[in-house]
Amino acid sequence: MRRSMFAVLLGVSVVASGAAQTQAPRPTDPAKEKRLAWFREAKYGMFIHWGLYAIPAGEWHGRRCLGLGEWLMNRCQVPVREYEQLTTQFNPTKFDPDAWVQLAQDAGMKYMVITAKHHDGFALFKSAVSAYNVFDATPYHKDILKQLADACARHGMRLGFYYSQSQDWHEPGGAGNTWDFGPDTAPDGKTPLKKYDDYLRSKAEPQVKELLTNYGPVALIWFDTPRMMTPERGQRFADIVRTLQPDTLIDGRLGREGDYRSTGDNVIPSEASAEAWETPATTNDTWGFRKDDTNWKGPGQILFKLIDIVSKGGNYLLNVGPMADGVIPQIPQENLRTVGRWLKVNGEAVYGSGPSPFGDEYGEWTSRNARDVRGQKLFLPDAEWRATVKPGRLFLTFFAEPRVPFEIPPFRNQLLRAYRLADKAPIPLKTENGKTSFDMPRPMLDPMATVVVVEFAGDKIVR
Ligand code: JFZ
Repeated sequence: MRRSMFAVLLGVSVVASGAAQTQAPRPTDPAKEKRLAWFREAKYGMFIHWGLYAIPAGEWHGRRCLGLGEWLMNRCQVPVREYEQLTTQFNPTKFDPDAWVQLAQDAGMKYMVITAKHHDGFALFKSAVSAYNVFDATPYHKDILKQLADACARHGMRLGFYYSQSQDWHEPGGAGNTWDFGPDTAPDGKTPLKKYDDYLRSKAEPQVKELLTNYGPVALIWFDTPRMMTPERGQRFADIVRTLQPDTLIDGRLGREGDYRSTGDNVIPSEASAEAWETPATTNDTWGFRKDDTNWKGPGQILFKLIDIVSKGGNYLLNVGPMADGVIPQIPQENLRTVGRWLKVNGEAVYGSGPSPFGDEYGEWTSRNARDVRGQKLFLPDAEWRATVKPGRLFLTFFAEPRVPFEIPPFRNQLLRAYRLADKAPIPLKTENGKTSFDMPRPMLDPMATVVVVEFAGDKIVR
Protein backbone atom coordinates (compact mmCIF):
# COMPACT_ATOMS: atom_id res chain seq x y z
CA MET A 1 0.00 0.00 0.00
CA ARG A 2 1.51 3.30 -1.07
CA ARG A 3 0.34 6.40 0.68
CA SER A 4 0.05 9.66 -1.20
CA MET A 5 3.41 11.42 -1.21
CA PHE A 6 2.73 14.29 1.11
CA ALA A 7 -0.41 13.22 2.88
CA VAL A 8 -0.30 15.31 5.97
CA LEU A 9 -0.73 14.12 9.48
CA LEU A 10 -1.85 16.70 11.99
CA GLY A 11 -1.29 15.23 15.41
CA VAL A 12 -3.48 12.24 14.82
CA SER A 13 -5.07 12.24 11.52
CA VAL A 14 -5.36 14.71 8.68
CA VAL A 15 -4.58 13.22 5.32
CA ALA A 16 -4.60 14.90 1.93
CA SER A 17 -7.60 14.04 -0.15
CA GLY A 18 -7.43 11.97 -3.28
CA ALA A 19 -6.21 8.49 -3.94
CA ALA A 20 -2.62 7.39 -3.56
CA GLN A 21 -0.43 9.02 -6.16
CA THR A 22 2.99 8.00 -7.26
CA GLN A 23 4.91 11.16 -7.85
CA ALA A 24 7.50 10.97 -10.59
CA PRO A 25 10.91 11.90 -9.22
CA ARG A 26 11.73 15.45 -10.22
CA PRO A 27 14.74 16.09 -12.39
CA THR A 28 17.46 16.99 -9.93
CA ASP A 29 19.07 20.38 -10.14
CA PRO A 30 22.75 19.90 -9.21
CA ALA A 31 23.20 23.50 -7.99
CA LYS A 32 20.20 23.11 -5.71
CA GLU A 33 21.37 19.74 -4.39
CA LYS A 34 24.75 21.30 -3.60
CA ARG A 35 23.11 24.18 -1.70
CA LEU A 36 21.01 21.65 0.20
CA ALA A 37 23.85 19.38 1.31
CA TRP A 38 24.31 20.94 4.78
CA PHE A 39 20.55 21.18 5.29
CA ARG A 40 19.99 17.48 4.62
CA GLU A 41 22.77 16.65 7.06
CA ALA A 42 21.63 19.07 9.80
CA LYS A 43 18.09 17.74 10.49
CA TYR A 44 17.39 19.91 13.50
CA GLY A 45 17.29 23.68 13.84
CA MET A 46 16.15 26.39 16.23
CA PHE A 47 13.44 28.83 15.17
CA ILE A 48 13.26 32.08 17.14
CA HIS A 49 10.21 34.33 17.07
CA TRP A 50 11.06 37.56 18.78
CA GLY A 51 9.82 41.10 18.41
CA LEU A 52 7.73 43.86 19.99
CA TYR A 53 4.92 41.36 20.63
CA ALA A 54 6.99 39.79 23.41
CA ILE A 55 6.18 42.88 25.51
CA PRO A 56 2.36 42.56 25.60
CA ALA A 57 2.88 38.76 25.58
CA GLY A 58 -0.72 37.96 24.64
CA GLU A 59 -2.52 40.72 26.52
CA TRP A 60 -3.45 44.24 25.35
CA HIS A 61 -4.47 46.76 28.01
CA GLY A 62 -5.70 44.03 30.34
CA ARG A 63 -7.59 42.21 27.59
CA ARG A 64 -6.48 38.77 26.43
CA CYS A 65 -5.83 38.49 22.71
CA LEU A 66 -6.35 34.84 21.88
CA GLY A 67 -4.23 33.11 19.25
CA LEU A 68 -0.57 33.31 18.38
CA GLY A 69 1.46 35.79 20.42
CA GLU A 70 3.06 37.39 17.35
CA TRP A 71 -0.43 37.95 15.85
CA LEU A 72 -1.54 40.19 18.75
CA MET A 73 -1.64 43.39 16.69
CA ASN A 74 -3.97 41.70 14.21
CA ARG A 75 -6.06 39.73 16.70
CA CYS A 76 -6.76 42.77 18.86
CA GLN A 77 -6.85 45.15 15.87
CA VAL A 78 -4.31 47.46 17.44
CA PRO A 79 -3.85 50.61 15.33
CA VAL A 80 -0.34 51.21 14.01
CA ARG A 81 0.07 54.45 15.97
CA GLU A 82 -0.69 52.61 19.22
CA TYR A 83 1.32 49.45 18.54
CA GLU A 84 4.33 51.54 17.52
CA GLN A 85 4.52 52.85 21.09
CA LEU A 86 5.92 49.47 22.12
CA THR A 87 9.24 50.54 20.64
CA THR A 88 9.75 52.91 23.59
CA GLN A 89 9.63 49.87 25.92
CA PHE A 90 11.83 47.52 23.95
CA ASN A 91 15.03 47.26 25.95
CA PRO A 92 16.16 43.61 26.29
CA THR A 93 19.10 44.16 28.61
CA LYS A 94 19.34 40.42 29.34
CA PHE A 95 19.73 39.46 25.68
CA ASP A 96 22.88 37.31 25.49
CA PRO A 97 23.49 36.09 21.94
CA ASP A 98 26.19 33.63 23.06
CA ALA A 99 23.74 32.07 25.53
CA TRP A 100 21.20 31.56 22.74
CA VAL A 101 23.75 29.91 20.48
CA GLN A 102 24.98 27.81 23.40
CA LEU A 103 21.42 26.64 24.03
CA ALA A 104 21.01 25.64 20.39
CA GLN A 105 24.29 23.74 20.55
CA ASP A 106 23.42 22.04 23.83
CA ALA A 107 20.12 21.07 22.24
CA GLY A 108 21.93 19.44 19.33
CA MET A 109 20.55 21.92 16.83
CA LYS A 110 22.64 22.69 13.76
CA TYR A 111 21.11 25.93 12.51
CA MET A 112 19.15 28.89 13.82
CA VAL A 113 16.48 30.98 12.10
CA ILE A 114 15.34 34.26 13.67
CA THR A 115 12.51 36.63 12.76
CA ALA A 116 14.32 39.55 11.12
CA LYS A 117 10.92 41.11 10.49
CA HIS A 118 7.58 39.50 11.28
CA HIS A 119 4.12 40.53 10.06
CA ASP A 120 4.04 43.51 12.45
CA GLY A 121 6.72 45.12 10.27
CA PHE A 122 9.23 45.80 13.04
CA ALA A 123 12.83 44.93 12.11
CA LEU A 124 15.25 43.38 14.62
CA PHE A 125 18.10 44.92 12.65
CA LYS A 126 19.46 48.31 11.73
CA SER A 127 17.86 49.29 8.46
CA ALA A 128 18.48 52.26 6.20
CA VAL A 129 15.15 51.59 4.53
CA SER A 130 12.78 51.94 7.47
CA ALA A 131 13.35 53.56 10.83
CA TYR A 132 10.87 51.09 12.35
CA ASN A 133 13.71 48.95 13.63
CA VAL A 134 15.42 48.04 16.87
CA PHE A 135 18.43 50.28 16.31
CA ASP A 136 16.66 53.51 15.36
CA ALA A 137 13.37 53.25 17.23
CA THR A 138 14.14 51.75 20.63
CA PRO A 139 16.11 52.76 23.73
CA TYR A 140 18.11 49.56 23.28
CA HIS A 141 19.72 51.09 20.21
CA LYS A 142 21.65 47.97 19.14
CA ASP A 143 21.31 45.62 16.19
CA ILE A 144 20.01 42.25 17.42
CA LEU A 145 20.84 40.36 14.23
CA LYS A 146 24.39 41.68 14.14
CA GLN A 147 25.02 40.45 17.68
CA LEU A 148 23.49 37.07 16.94
CA ALA A 149 25.35 36.73 13.62
CA ASP A 150 28.64 37.48 15.37
CA ALA A 151 27.90 34.92 18.09
CA CYS A 152 26.97 32.31 15.47
CA ALA A 153 30.21 32.99 13.62
CA ARG A 154 32.18 32.56 16.87
CA HIS A 155 30.53 29.23 17.63
CA GLY A 156 30.32 27.81 14.10
CA MET A 157 26.52 27.91 13.96
CA ARG A 158 24.58 28.53 10.74
CA LEU A 159 22.12 31.41 10.85
CA GLY A 160 19.09 32.11 8.70
CA PHE A 161 16.53 34.92 8.68
CA TYR A 162 12.74 34.76 8.71
CA TYR A 163 11.41 37.67 6.67
CA SER A 164 7.68 38.40 6.22
CA GLN A 165 7.83 39.57 2.62
CA SER A 166 4.14 40.04 2.00
CA GLN A 167 2.39 40.85 5.24
CA ASP A 168 3.55 44.08 6.82
CA TRP A 169 0.94 45.55 9.13
CA HIS A 170 2.97 48.71 9.66
CA GLU A 171 2.91 49.83 6.02
CA PRO A 172 -0.11 51.09 4.09
CA GLY A 173 1.11 49.14 1.04
CA GLY A 174 1.91 45.89 2.84
CA ALA A 175 -0.56 43.03 3.03
CA GLY A 176 -2.62 42.17 6.08
CA ASN A 177 -3.53 45.35 7.95
CA THR A 178 -7.21 45.76 7.16
CA TRP A 179 -8.05 47.62 10.39
CA ASP A 180 -5.91 50.67 9.56
CA PHE A 181 -5.64 50.46 5.80
CA GLY A 182 -8.68 48.52 4.51
CA PRO A 183 -8.82 45.31 2.50
CA ASP A 184 -5.73 44.13 0.59
CA THR A 185 -7.56 43.24 -2.58
CA ALA A 186 -10.76 43.80 -4.50
CA PRO A 187 -13.44 41.15 -3.99
CA ASP A 188 -11.78 39.09 -6.75
CA GLY A 189 -9.10 38.33 -4.17
CA LYS A 190 -6.34 39.30 -6.61
CA THR A 191 -6.37 42.93 -7.68
CA PRO A 192 -4.43 44.83 -5.01
CA LEU A 193 -6.22 47.84 -3.52
CA LYS A 194 -2.98 48.89 -1.88
CA LYS A 195 0.29 50.09 -3.33
CA TYR A 196 1.61 46.59 -2.80
CA ASP A 197 4.42 46.72 -5.36
CA ASP A 198 5.55 50.07 -3.98
CA TYR A 199 5.81 48.46 -0.57
CA LEU A 200 7.72 45.49 -1.99
CA ARG A 201 10.16 47.71 -3.86
CA SER A 202 10.65 50.33 -1.16
CA LYS A 203 10.81 48.14 1.95
CA ALA A 204 10.70 44.36 1.58
CA GLU A 205 13.13 43.93 -1.29
CA PRO A 206 15.74 46.43 -0.01
CA GLN A 207 15.51 44.97 3.52
CA VAL A 208 16.15 41.48 2.17
CA LYS A 209 19.18 42.96 0.39
CA GLU A 210 20.37 44.39 3.71
CA LEU A 211 20.00 40.99 5.35
CA LEU A 212 22.11 39.39 2.64
CA THR A 213 24.75 42.11 2.73
CA ASN A 214 25.40 43.06 6.34
CA TYR A 215 25.49 39.83 8.36
CA GLY A 216 27.95 37.48 6.69
CA PRO A 217 26.87 34.16 5.18
CA VAL A 218 23.12 33.64 5.48
CA ALA A 219 22.13 29.97 5.67
CA LEU A 220 18.58 30.55 4.47
CA ILE A 221 15.82 33.08 4.12
CA TRP A 222 12.53 31.92 5.56
CA PHE A 223 9.80 33.74 3.65
CA ASP A 224 6.22 33.29 4.87
CA THR A 225 2.49 33.69 4.13
CA PRO A 226 2.82 34.60 0.42
CA ARG A 227 -0.39 36.60 0.12
CA MET A 228 -0.55 38.21 -3.33
CA MET A 229 2.91 36.87 -4.13
CA THR A 230 2.63 36.06 -7.82
CA PRO A 231 5.47 34.00 -9.33
CA GLU A 232 6.85 37.25 -10.82
CA ARG A 233 6.98 38.98 -7.44
CA GLY A 234 8.47 35.87 -5.87
CA GLN A 235 11.08 35.78 -8.61
CA ARG A 236 12.27 39.29 -7.68
CA PHE A 237 13.12 38.03 -4.19
CA ALA A 238 14.70 34.86 -5.56
CA ASP A 239 16.89 36.96 -7.86
CA ILE A 240 18.03 39.11 -4.93
CA VAL A 241 18.95 36.02 -2.93
CA ARG A 242 20.76 34.28 -5.79
CA THR A 243 22.64 37.41 -6.80
CA LEU A 244 23.88 38.38 -3.36
CA GLN A 245 24.42 34.93 -1.82
CA PRO A 246 24.06 32.02 -4.25
CA ASP A 247 24.39 29.43 -1.46
CA THR A 248 21.53 30.81 0.65
CA LEU A 249 18.53 28.50 0.72
CA ILE A 250 14.99 29.70 0.07
CA ASP A 251 12.26 28.01 2.12
CA GLY A 252 8.95 26.78 0.76
CA ARG A 253 6.78 29.83 1.45
CA LEU A 254 8.07 32.47 -0.93
CA GLY A 255 5.25 32.14 -3.41
CA ARG A 256 7.49 30.65 -6.04
CA GLU A 257 9.31 27.35 -5.77
CA GLY A 258 11.96 27.30 -3.05
CA ASP A 259 14.87 24.98 -2.39
CA TYR A 260 12.86 22.81 -0.05
CA ARG A 261 9.32 22.24 1.00
CA SER A 262 7.85 23.70 4.19
CA THR A 263 4.96 21.77 5.71
CA GLY A 264 2.08 23.46 7.50
CA ASP A 265 2.97 24.60 10.99
CA ASN A 266 3.40 21.62 13.33
CA VAL A 267 2.41 19.26 10.50
CA ILE A 268 4.35 16.03 10.12
CA PRO A 269 3.59 14.09 6.93
CA SER A 270 2.47 10.48 7.26
CA GLU A 271 5.22 9.03 5.11
CA ALA A 272 8.74 9.52 3.80
CA SER A 273 9.72 11.72 0.89
CA ALA A 274 13.01 12.02 -0.98
CA GLU A 275 12.46 15.73 -1.54
CA ALA A 276 14.06 18.06 1.03
CA TRP A 277 11.46 19.35 3.49
CA GLU A 278 11.08 20.95 6.91
CA THR A 279 8.43 21.07 9.60
CA PRO A 280 8.29 24.37 11.47
CA ALA A 281 6.99 23.65 14.96
CA THR A 282 6.28 25.18 18.33
CA THR A 283 7.45 24.09 21.81
CA ASN A 284 4.08 25.18 23.24
CA ASP A 285 1.13 26.58 21.22
CA THR A 286 2.51 29.94 20.14
CA TRP A 287 5.60 31.20 18.31
CA GLY A 288 5.96 34.63 19.89
CA PHE A 289 6.05 34.59 23.71
CA ARG A 290 2.69 34.55 25.53
CA LYS A 291 2.70 34.69 29.29
CA ASP A 292 -0.38 32.43 29.52
CA ASP A 293 0.92 29.59 27.35
CA THR A 294 2.53 26.96 29.55
CA ASN A 295 1.56 23.99 27.40
CA TRP A 296 5.17 22.94 26.85
CA LYS A 297 6.00 19.81 24.90
CA GLY A 298 8.10 17.49 27.01
CA PRO A 299 11.46 16.07 25.94
CA GLY A 300 9.91 12.71 25.00
CA GLN A 301 7.42 14.40 22.69
CA ILE A 302 10.08 16.57 21.09
CA LEU A 303 12.40 13.63 20.59
CA PHE A 304 9.67 11.50 19.04
CA LYS A 305 8.81 14.26 16.57
CA LEU A 306 12.46 14.74 15.66
CA ILE A 307 13.05 11.05 14.95
CA ASP A 308 9.67 10.70 13.22
CA ILE A 309 10.57 13.62 10.91
CA VAL A 310 14.11 12.36 10.22
CA SER A 311 12.74 8.88 9.45
CA LYS A 312 10.60 10.54 6.79
CA GLY A 313 13.48 12.50 5.26
CA GLY A 314 12.71 15.90 6.79
CA ASN A 315 14.11 18.57 9.10
CA TYR A 316 12.64 19.80 12.38
CA LEU A 317 12.74 23.57 12.91
CA LEU A 318 11.69 23.94 16.53
CA ASN A 319 10.73 27.32 17.90
CA VAL A 320 11.50 29.22 21.07
CA GLY A 321 9.86 32.54 21.90
CA PRO A 322 12.16 34.69 24.04
CA MET A 323 10.62 37.05 26.58
CA ALA A 324 10.82 40.84 26.25
CA ASP A 325 13.96 41.00 28.40
CA GLY A 326 15.81 38.68 26.01
CA VAL A 327 15.61 35.50 28.08
CA ILE A 328 14.28 32.24 26.65
CA PRO A 329 11.76 30.68 29.09
CA GLN A 330 13.37 28.15 31.41
CA ILE A 331 11.12 25.13 30.85
CA PRO A 332 11.68 24.81 27.09
CA GLN A 333 15.39 25.43 27.71
CA GLU A 334 15.50 22.42 30.01
CA ASN A 335 13.42 20.28 27.68
CA LEU A 336 15.65 21.11 24.71
CA ARG A 337 18.77 20.32 26.71
CA THR A 338 17.34 16.95 27.77
CA VAL A 339 16.87 16.05 24.10
CA GLY A 340 20.36 17.40 23.42
CA ARG A 341 21.89 15.04 25.98
CA TRP A 342 20.17 12.13 24.24
CA LEU A 343 21.53 13.32 20.89
CA LYS A 344 25.07 13.51 22.26
CA VAL A 345 24.87 9.76 22.80
CA ASN A 346 22.60 8.74 19.92
CA GLY A 347 23.18 11.45 17.31
CA GLU A 348 24.45 9.00 14.70
CA ALA A 349 20.86 7.84 14.23
CA VAL A 350 19.88 11.41 13.32
CA TYR A 351 22.50 13.66 11.69
CA GLY A 352 23.07 12.81 8.06
CA SER A 353 20.79 9.79 8.24
CA GLY A 354 18.36 8.92 5.50
CA PRO A 355 14.68 8.01 5.73
CA SER A 356 13.24 4.63 6.62
CA PRO A 357 13.43 1.92 3.97
CA PHE A 358 10.19 0.46 5.40
CA GLY A 359 7.06 2.49 6.10
CA ASP A 360 4.68 0.20 7.95
CA GLU A 361 5.96 1.50 11.28
CA TYR A 362 4.28 4.89 10.65
CA GLY A 363 0.84 3.41 11.23
CA GLU A 364 -2.04 2.46 9.00
CA TRP A 365 -5.21 3.70 7.40
CA THR A 366 -8.27 2.78 9.37
CA SER A 367 -10.02 -0.28 7.99
CA ARG A 368 -13.31 1.10 9.25
CA ASN A 369 -15.06 3.92 7.52
CA ALA A 370 -13.97 6.50 10.08
CA ARG A 371 -13.38 10.05 8.85
CA ASP A 372 -11.58 12.96 10.39
CA VAL A 373 -13.08 16.44 10.87
CA ARG A 374 -12.31 17.27 7.25
CA GLY A 375 -14.17 14.21 6.04
CA GLN A 376 -11.00 12.47 5.02
CA LYS A 377 -10.05 8.91 5.74
CA LEU A 378 -8.38 8.43 9.08
CA PHE A 379 -4.71 7.55 9.46
CA LEU A 380 -3.90 5.82 12.71
CA PRO A 381 -0.30 6.58 13.60
CA ASP A 382 1.94 4.16 15.42
CA ALA A 383 4.65 5.52 17.66
CA GLU A 384 6.49 2.44 18.86
CA TRP A 385 9.60 2.70 16.71
CA ARG A 386 11.20 4.51 13.76
CA ALA A 387 13.98 3.64 11.33
CA THR A 388 16.78 5.75 9.86
CA VAL A 389 19.72 4.62 7.71
CA LYS A 390 23.33 5.28 6.86
CA PRO A 391 25.43 3.20 4.45
CA GLY A 392 25.70 -0.28 5.99
CA ARG A 393 23.78 0.65 9.13
CA LEU A 394 20.12 0.63 10.05
CA PHE A 395 19.09 2.55 13.18
CA LEU A 396 15.97 1.32 14.94
CA THR A 397 14.81 3.80 17.57
CA PHE A 398 12.33 2.42 20.09
CA PHE A 399 10.06 4.72 22.09
CA ALA A 400 8.48 1.84 23.95
CA GLU A 401 9.65 -1.68 24.72
CA PRO A 402 8.99 -3.72 21.59
CA ARG A 403 7.39 -7.13 21.62
CA VAL A 404 9.85 -9.91 22.29
CA PRO A 405 11.08 -11.02 19.87
CA PHE A 406 11.10 -7.93 17.64
CA GLU A 407 11.03 -8.95 13.99
CA ILE A 408 13.14 -6.82 11.66
CA PRO A 409 11.12 -6.06 8.52
CA PRO A 410 12.60 -8.23 5.76
CA PHE A 411 15.16 -6.98 3.24
CA ARG A 412 17.66 -8.73 0.98
CA ASN A 413 20.99 -7.59 2.37
CA GLN A 414 22.81 -9.96 4.65
CA LEU A 415 22.48 -8.96 8.31
CA LEU A 416 25.86 -8.82 10.03
CA ARG A 417 25.33 -7.92 13.67
CA ALA A 418 23.34 -5.70 16.01
CA TYR A 419 24.23 -3.59 19.02
CA ARG A 420 22.75 -0.94 21.27
CA LEU A 421 23.99 2.47 20.10
CA ALA A 422 24.35 4.11 23.52
CA ASP A 423 26.73 1.56 25.09
CA LYS A 424 27.63 -0.67 22.12
CA ALA A 425 26.26 -3.73 23.99
CA PRO A 426 25.89 -6.54 21.43
CA ILE A 427 22.38 -7.76 20.73
CA PRO A 428 22.17 -11.31 19.39
CA LEU A 429 20.25 -11.77 16.15
CA LYS A 430 18.14 -14.87 15.62
CA THR A 431 17.14 -16.06 12.16
CA GLU A 432 14.29 -18.52 11.75
CA ASN A 433 12.34 -19.32 8.57
CA GLY A 434 14.12 -16.46 6.82
CA LYS A 435 12.99 -13.95 9.45
CA THR A 436 15.48 -12.18 11.66
CA SER A 437 14.57 -10.94 15.11
CA PHE A 438 16.15 -9.85 18.37
CA ASP A 439 15.11 -9.45 21.98
CA MET A 440 15.40 -5.93 23.31
CA PRO A 441 17.07 -6.21 26.73
CA ARG A 442 14.62 -5.21 29.47
CA PRO A 443 14.15 -2.78 30.97
CA MET A 444 15.07 -0.55 28.03
CA LEU A 445 18.37 1.22 28.63
CA ASP A 446 16.76 4.63 28.04
CA PRO A 447 12.99 4.60 28.53
CA MET A 448 12.66 7.83 26.47
CA ALA A 449 14.19 6.16 23.42
CA THR A 450 16.71 3.37 22.86
CA VAL A 451 18.51 2.84 19.55
CA VAL A 452 19.50 -0.55 18.17
CA VAL A 453 21.94 -0.50 15.27
CA VAL A 454 21.71 -3.33 12.74
CA GLU A 455 24.72 -3.63 10.45
CA PHE A 456 24.11 -5.04 6.99
CA ALA A 457 26.21 -5.95 3.96
CA GLY A 458 26.36 -3.34 1.22
CA ASP A 459 25.58 0.36 1.32
CA LYS A 460 21.89 0.52 0.67
CA ILE A 461 19.03 -1.62 1.85
CA VAL A 462 17.45 -3.61 -0.94
CA ARG A 463 13.98 -4.82 -0.12
C1 JFZ B 1 3.01 31.71 9.76
C2 JFZ B 1 2.94 33.00 10.58
O1 JFZ B 1 1.75 33.67 10.31
C3 JFZ B 1 3.08 32.66 12.03
O2 JFZ B 1 3.02 33.84 12.81
C4 JFZ B 1 4.40 31.98 12.28
O3 JFZ B 1 5.48 32.85 11.94
C5 JFZ B 1 4.48 30.71 11.43
C6 JFZ B 1 5.83 30.04 11.48
O4 JFZ B 1 4.18 30.98 10.05
O5 JFZ B 1 1.80 31.00 9.93
C7 JFZ B 1 1.47 29.98 9.09
C8 JFZ B 1 1.91 29.90 7.80
C9 JFZ B 1 1.58 28.78 7.00
C10 JFZ B 1 0.79 27.77 7.52
C11 JFZ B 1 0.33 27.86 8.82
C12 JFZ B 1 0.67 28.97 9.60
N1 JFZ B 1 0.46 26.66 6.75
O6 JFZ B 1 0.90 26.54 5.58
O7 JFZ B 1 -0.21 25.72 7.23
